[in-house]
Amino acid sequence: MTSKEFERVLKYFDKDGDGKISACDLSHRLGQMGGKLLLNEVAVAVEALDSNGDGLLDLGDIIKLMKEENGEDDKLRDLKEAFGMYEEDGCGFITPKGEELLKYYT
Ligand SMILES: [Ca+2]
Ligand SMILES: [Ca+2]
Repeated sequence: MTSKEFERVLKYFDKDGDGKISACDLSHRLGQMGGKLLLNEVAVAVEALDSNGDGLLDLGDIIKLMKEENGEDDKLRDLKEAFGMYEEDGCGFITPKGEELLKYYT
């Protein structure tokens, strides 16, 4: 993945548009994607990835997640999978179900 692609992933998951992904942004998106991580699990994963302790994931944190092997941590693996899934299908990822939910949430 290029940094442009990482930026797209970041943007996609950054619900409130502040340029960083909070646990809240993440769980919202993962929920739309049919993800199975709970908010507290997402919070733990974010904490594990957060390199500067502000509780938010920035571009560097995402790149780190995607480039490193996180095989032993289920939460990180799920998260990585979710980020990777978005990238694979690009903007076409949102399923009809996701669009429905989007309407519901916005
Ligand atoms: Ca955000
Ligand atoms: Ca951070």
